[in-house]
Amino acid sequence: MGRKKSKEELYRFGVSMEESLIEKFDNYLMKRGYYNRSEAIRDLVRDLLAKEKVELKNATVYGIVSFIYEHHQRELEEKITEYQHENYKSIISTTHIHIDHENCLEVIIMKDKAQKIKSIADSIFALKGVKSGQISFVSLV
Ligand code: NI
Repeated sequence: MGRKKSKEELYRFGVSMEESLIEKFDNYLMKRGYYNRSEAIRDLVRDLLAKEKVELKNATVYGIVSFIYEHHQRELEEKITEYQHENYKSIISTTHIHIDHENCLEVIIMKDKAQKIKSIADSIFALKGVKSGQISFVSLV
C-alpha cells in the first residue's frame, strides 16, 4: 500500500494522440521554449481553468473576439454586422482587416458578462464561412 500523495505531488497519466498532432504540439513547444510536454500540458490546463473561472464569474469583463471569414460567402458580412447591431450595448469597438481577395479578419472588443460575450461570439463563429474564431477575456477580477 502506497502512502497517500499530497495534492501538490506530481501524478503521471498517459495521453493518446495522433502522431501528426504530437508533431505539431512538439513544434509549438520548441517555439515556446518548453523543455517537456508535461510542463506545457500543465500550463495549458492552468490557462483553461483560469479562463473557465472568468467565464463562470458573473463579473463584467472585456472580451476580445477575433475571427477570419470568407469575404465572398453570401450574406455573411450582413449577418455579422446585424449581430453586432443587435448587441451594440456590449460592443466597444470593431476593427476590420481585409487580409487578401478572399479573406477578412474582424476583431470585436466587447465589455459585458463573460457568458454574454461568449454567446455573441459563438453565434458569429457558427455562421457559414467563418473559418476560425477565438475569444480571450481580460479582467481585473
Ligand atoms: Ni474585408
